[in-house]
Amino acid sequence: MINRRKFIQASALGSTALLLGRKLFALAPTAVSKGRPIVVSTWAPNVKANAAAWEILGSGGRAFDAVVKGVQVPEADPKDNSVGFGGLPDRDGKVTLDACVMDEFGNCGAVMALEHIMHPVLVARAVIEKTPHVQLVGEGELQFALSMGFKKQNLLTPESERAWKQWLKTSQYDPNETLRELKKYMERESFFPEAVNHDTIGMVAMDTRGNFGGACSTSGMAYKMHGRVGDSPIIGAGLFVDNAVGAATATGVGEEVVKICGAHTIVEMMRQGHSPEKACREAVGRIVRNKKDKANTVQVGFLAINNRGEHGGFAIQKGFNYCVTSRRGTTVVNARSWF
Ligand code: SD4
Repeated sequence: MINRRKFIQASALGSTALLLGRKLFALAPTAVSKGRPIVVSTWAPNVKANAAAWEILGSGGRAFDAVVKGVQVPEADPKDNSVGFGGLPDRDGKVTLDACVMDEFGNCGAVMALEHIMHPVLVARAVIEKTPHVQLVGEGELQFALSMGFKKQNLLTPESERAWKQWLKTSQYDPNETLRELKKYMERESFFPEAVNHDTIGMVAMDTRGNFGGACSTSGMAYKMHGRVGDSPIIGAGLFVDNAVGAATATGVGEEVVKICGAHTIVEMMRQGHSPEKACREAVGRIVRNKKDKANTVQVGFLAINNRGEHGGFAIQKGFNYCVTSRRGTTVVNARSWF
């Protein structure tokens, strides 16, 4: 059995210490001075994504370019079964991907339930750069991706197919229960043990000029209905950037995030003077109020940075963590939670 805390410590300490030679783990949000670059991403295993983003950010590059590069790391990783290639399929066995991006000018692009393309984040970026629109779906988005030169690929790995076939035996869909069962199955089968605690990547950054960028990418809730779209490609729900204020992103049960326009809510609260952590907590509070006595049956984690370079996260339940990279190195922060 993999102990969650041990896993996080081992993987985060191992990979980041190697990458950046710095000590890890902070318990409380900290500030990085204004104008100094910072990138944060959901979930400890994304230290690798942060490292890729930092290659751009640390050498004075644009926050938007950095997050687009960072998010491609889990998208291409077959061992990450919540994002891109190797993502767990919907209940019909199809891998459908959601992603969006937003830049310092307020430009945004999104693709929803995209099939066969390994890097939905790049297609979302192309929506900004090559179309007059902000969102594409269905047959049209795939045609657009192919016309942009993206290759059609089979994204269902043998491991994800095996897990799906196992799930088909019961075919019970309940976001939290499904996840718990899946984790048990993966541990039992030694199914990419390092990926067990990996989830949607939401990444937001501020560059040396104080400009922000954000990207979010996911294969969505495992075994969802075919055609289901979560919060991750919805601008204002899974991701929002306002260059005057900061940026926020989300992970967890997307239906709950959409209902409160999660990321936009957080950015507006930061505009009113709340710290990133307090703003994330307020957003979590809205979901908790919506869910009443069922609040502790779902998990949502929010993550934000502001224009002072401060970062903070908050979740409904324990267990949400995020990676922070700045000139100080990389830290994995265990976010506080409502319960
Ligand atoms: C969704 N928010 O599709 C995504 C799933 C997720 O960690 O974040 N899982 O609802």
